[in-house]
Amino acid sequence: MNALKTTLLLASIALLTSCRNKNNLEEVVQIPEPEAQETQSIYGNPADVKAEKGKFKMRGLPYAYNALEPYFDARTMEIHYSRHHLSYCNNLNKAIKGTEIESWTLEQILKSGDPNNVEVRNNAGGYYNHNLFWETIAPKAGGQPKDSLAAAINRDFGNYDTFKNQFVQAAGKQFGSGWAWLVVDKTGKLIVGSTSNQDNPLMPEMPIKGTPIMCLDVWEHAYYLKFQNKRGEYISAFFNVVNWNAVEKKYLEVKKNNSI
Ligand code: MN3
Repeated sequence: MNALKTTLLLASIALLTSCRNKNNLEEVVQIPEPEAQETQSIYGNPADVKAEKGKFKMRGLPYAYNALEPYFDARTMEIHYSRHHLSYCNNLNKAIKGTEIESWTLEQILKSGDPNNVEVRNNAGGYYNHNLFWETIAPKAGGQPKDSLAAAINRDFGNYDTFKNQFVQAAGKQFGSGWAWLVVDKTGKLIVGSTSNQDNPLMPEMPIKGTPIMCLDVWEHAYYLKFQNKRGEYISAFFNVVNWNAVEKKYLEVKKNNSI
């Protein structure tokens, strides 16, 4: 019995020692966060998305695909940027290659391109609209506009809530695919409206005309994975990621460029 007790005691000491050693080892070795790795491998890096050879490039995103969680989900952001937006960019490059408009700026193509050329119209619109969209949303954003943009909104809509209601209505009532817009018209006034498909307020004969400073993509590809048919909830979520500083910067640029 004494021999058995001694054996058990020795075995216990050995086990304790091995546990302690293991604990010590874990304290020393830095084990990488599995979640961080997983995010990287699943969603990738927007900077790795490159257009095929052509005039227009993918500009990257100033944040990670998952940076707008919980409002815009990472999976939708990744598909939206790396597949939908990339297609518009590649197809625009193909549509203008070797034509007289290849040397035009994007704005010139939108303003003066042939509206009956659907390849150019849809893909130039798709490329421009998404660039503006990514630029005017951000993590840790939302809230309300400030300074000169707030003053212009109050001047042209009466107050922020009236502006927001009009924008929400425009986004909600756009039938089928399209975009809601806040634009500066040729007199310098801010107006809200919507366009179909990838049309853009710089194009001729649009229901809303002017220079866009903020937009919301209401194609189902922008929200269906997270929100399904609930476009209203997606529109509400958008107001948590609007980058008002970027929108104001756009507003001041338009004012300066158009001397209005
Ligand atoms: Mn889209």
